[in-house]
Amino acid sequence: MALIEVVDDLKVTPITGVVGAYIEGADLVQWLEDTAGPDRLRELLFTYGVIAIRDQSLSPVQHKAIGEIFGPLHTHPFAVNMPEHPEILVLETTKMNKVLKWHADASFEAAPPLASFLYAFEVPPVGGDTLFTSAQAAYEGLSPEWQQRLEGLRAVHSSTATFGPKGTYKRHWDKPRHEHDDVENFHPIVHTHPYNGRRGLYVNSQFTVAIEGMDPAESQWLLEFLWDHIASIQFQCRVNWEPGTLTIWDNRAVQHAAVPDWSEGRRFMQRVTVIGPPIE
Ligand SMILES: O=C(O)CCC(=O)C(=O)O
Ligand SMILES: [Fe+2]
Repeated sequence: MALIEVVDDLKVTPITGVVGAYIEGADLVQWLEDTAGPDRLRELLFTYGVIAIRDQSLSPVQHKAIGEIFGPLHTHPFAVNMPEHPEILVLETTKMNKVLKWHADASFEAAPPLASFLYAFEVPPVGGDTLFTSAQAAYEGLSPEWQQRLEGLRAVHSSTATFGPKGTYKRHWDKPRHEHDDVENFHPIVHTHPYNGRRGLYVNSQFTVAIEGMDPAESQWLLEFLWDHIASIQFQCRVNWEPGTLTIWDNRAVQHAAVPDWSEGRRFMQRVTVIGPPIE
């Protein structure tokens, strides 16, 4: 991974040798107008997997327009959305709901999110970072024998444990969720990134529940092995937030988890999410 790069006013600082970069000196509202802006943004995201872009000032309409560079917007079926902009998910993290497992967003969908655009308005004075891990580096870190063994396997991803009537988030958010049925879909365990062609793992501990056609005990064992492997420290980076940071992550390349380590202050963010092609 490249070292710090400064081109014109744009400063790109990789976070680790594997994944993630901080971006300074980018005015995304201006990039929406520039003919080269969308390509620049795509290239940064698909190179680093996660980019934390500092000092943005975005209206909801501009936030959505940045997402639309990458594809059609996803409206989350269960989370709290802005009434005037249902494609914007409102994330007000409190002590009650701040525990999250490693995941790729809404992987239970038939065509799951390609990228997520989380924009911070308020962050706690200390703590409240987000962890990311490269599920592509994790795939590349498996032995050829294990890569071969996983080929052709599919796993089922389900919204139920998280957003169902007894789910983790059912307790904390007021919005009635019974208007939607639980969502379940199968995806290959190993897939190819639709834009950069890298192979990666696509199972996560939040939404993946079983491997298709496998004995339940073996399926659970293999999923736990893969979850632990994906969460290995050498594949991770950690993003520190400031008000005005827009962090964009590629759900087809990385997984993420919020760090529940803060108690002072408020953490208020809004997320736009973009649908991608099927996982293949
Ligand atoms: O709160 C965070 O840092 C991340 C929450 C999350 O998983 C998301 O917005 O997709
Ligand atoms: Fe998430």
